[in-house]
Amino acid sequence: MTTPRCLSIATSDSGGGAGIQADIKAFTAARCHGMTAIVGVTAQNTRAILATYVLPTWMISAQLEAVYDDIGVDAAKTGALLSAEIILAVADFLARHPTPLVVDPVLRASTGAPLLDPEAVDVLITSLLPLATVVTPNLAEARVLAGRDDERPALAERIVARGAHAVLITGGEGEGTDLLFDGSTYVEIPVVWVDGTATHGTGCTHSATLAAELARGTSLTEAARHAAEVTATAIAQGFEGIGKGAGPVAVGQAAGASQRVRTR
Ligand code: PXL
Repeated sequence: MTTPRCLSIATSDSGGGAGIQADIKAFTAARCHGMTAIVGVTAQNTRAILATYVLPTWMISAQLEAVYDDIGVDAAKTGALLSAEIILAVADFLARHPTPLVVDPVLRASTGAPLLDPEAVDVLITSLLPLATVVTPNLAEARVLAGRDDERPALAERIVARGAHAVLITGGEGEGTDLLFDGSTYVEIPVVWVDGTATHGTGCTHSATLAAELARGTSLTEAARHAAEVTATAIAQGFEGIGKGAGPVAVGQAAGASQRVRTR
């Protein structure tokens, strides 16, 4: 089989831990060719986002055109999309270029800084969710997408009712599983709980690995299992000594850093 081609539509993290940089590393670790349509740039380290620059939509569309025109895309993922205007431009393009799509509905950085205008959430729901093969909210994001606070199965049903083909609610407040719902069946995806502090880039690594597996034709359930395993290992091997905040996860590295994995 030829090398799967994966595209990240997301924002740059200068600290190299999350965003575009995490996605490229995860695509590479998954033995895919990684490509990017960068929607914005953050001046960021392990402690904070210090500045954000939003690219004009013509430049985002130009990157998408360039990649699809010559190379082709077996699967794409979206990360931090920053604004309603960007979501509309990306959704307009993807509607015309149907692609297996993982939507990671990034609302905030782990440090708390917003990565999407609050008023853009409705646009994300109405224009991007219907194009998603799967959307990967954490519990907090699932509550926002569902527009209510509820148990995970009810949140998942609401998000699918709002247009996503499937939803994978990750982790969250002591849950030992990710919950996958495709509109008819619930699957609990086992998650090994890792007691590590190098967690910067966790969600990006998860959604990019999921996209990489979909690109090579893996079923959604198997892709979700694999993404959970790869992400746990990336935290276990994470670079705890890098930066003064939460260190970056280390995806696809030789075993090295901390190895404090425990199962619950
Ligand atoms: O993990 C979500 C995320 C996505 N994209 C960028 C980020 C972060 C978290 O910090 O910085 C650019």
